[in-house]
Amino acid sequence: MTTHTPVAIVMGSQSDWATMRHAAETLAALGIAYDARIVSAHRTPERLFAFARGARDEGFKVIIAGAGGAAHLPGMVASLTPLPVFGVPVESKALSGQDSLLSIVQMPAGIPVGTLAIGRAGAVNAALLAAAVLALSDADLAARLDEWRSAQTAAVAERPSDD
Ligand code: RP5
Repeated sequence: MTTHTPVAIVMGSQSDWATMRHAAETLAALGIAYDARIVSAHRTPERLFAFARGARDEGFKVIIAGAGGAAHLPGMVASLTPLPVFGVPVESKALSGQDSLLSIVQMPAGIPVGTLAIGRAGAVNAALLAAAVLALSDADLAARLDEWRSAQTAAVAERPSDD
């Protein structure tokens, strides 16, 4: 089935949603449709293959993939689709997300995963990068993204407040 939803957000577990919802909220704030799915590289490998192999034909343009611990999901997705994949390292309990970060960022040459920061910042920035990619061929979205950035700039006070 073809979708006009440009961004897929996939995550390894329900527990990742607390982080990945920040990507979803950022996309929503920019008026970008997304489809969020749980796709575990090790618990649902068949789902992973089906999703990643079919993502382009489904009509997705960009994939945001978040996972924690031994986080193979973003790299495996990237190996199965030509679409750009942005990886979000989810903060793990045992190693505070250092494991997730290194698992996602250290892709051998040939299969890229654009890796963001650990946790919420990475999720928000993955959405902003997805928006920037889509804005290259969507002037309305480019204007919304400019507006979003201007609003962020305007929200920064000149001096700190005690309140
Ligand atoms: C990974 O294991 C997931 O991406 C998640 O970050 C981590 C823990 O998963 P749960 O045990 O909470 O399902 O696959």
